[in-house]
Amino acid sequence: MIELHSSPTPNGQKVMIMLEEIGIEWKHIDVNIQLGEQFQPEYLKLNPNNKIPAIIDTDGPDGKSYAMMESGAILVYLAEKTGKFLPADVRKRFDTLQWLFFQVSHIGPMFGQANHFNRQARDNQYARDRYNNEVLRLYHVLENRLGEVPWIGCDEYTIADIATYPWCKSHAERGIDETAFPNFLRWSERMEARPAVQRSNRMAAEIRTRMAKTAEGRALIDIYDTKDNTERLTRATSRDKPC
Ligand SMILES: N[C@@H](CCC(=O)N[C@@H](CS)C(=O)NCC(=O)O)C(=O)O
Repeated sequence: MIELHSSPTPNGQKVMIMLEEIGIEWKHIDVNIQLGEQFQPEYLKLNPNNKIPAIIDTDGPDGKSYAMMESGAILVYLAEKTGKFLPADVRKRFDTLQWLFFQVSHIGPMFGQANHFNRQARDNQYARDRYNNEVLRLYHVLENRLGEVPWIGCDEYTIADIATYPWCKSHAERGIDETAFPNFLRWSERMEARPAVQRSNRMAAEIRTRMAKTAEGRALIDIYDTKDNTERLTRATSRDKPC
């Protein structure tokens, strides 16, 4: 059984899609990052970097429980565990890993920064231009790639597609001109036709509602306040001052 300790953000959703695709027994343990639950000492044992997602495989290597952080590494782990969505053929495998790393190191961080400045710092035009232009550039990279191969990693559906979809599905809200990205849009439609993707989108909405209910009346934290986060982390990890 896989325990997914997470929130339904794009990084959390990519693991949900993978779990639904491989058909393994799994459950979602809500970690509400707006309530600061990523700073709880128990969670920091799973991910010392205080970010979601993390997993526990109760039947890990050697039959012992195994905990992991970092969504890209989690996808590779689950692919290797089940022999699914990471081809054995060396070229296809490394093409897939290249595009997985591209998602983790470019799409995630740049889209994340664009979201941050668009929502939290609308008056910072320099930062908004920088990250929105970078997002547009990355959609072009995907568009070109999907003109060469049917799926992002290679000619098969892989963890590179699973990792990329939750970040890029908001293309309409981002004002991406649909006529300029026909290959990307065809890919996006094929992703959305997959039952596992549909199930995970439905689950994400349900988890969001459940988490909002649990958080009702409680103080939310500002996850973008780095100074405050440092203090919160110090409190959470301090032996004498339980948080
Ligand atoms: N590289 C990490 C990024 C994880 C990440 O940034 N998670 C965000 C949500 S999408 C988070 O937990 N933020 C909480 C915080 O910053 O306190 C991964 O891919 O797992």
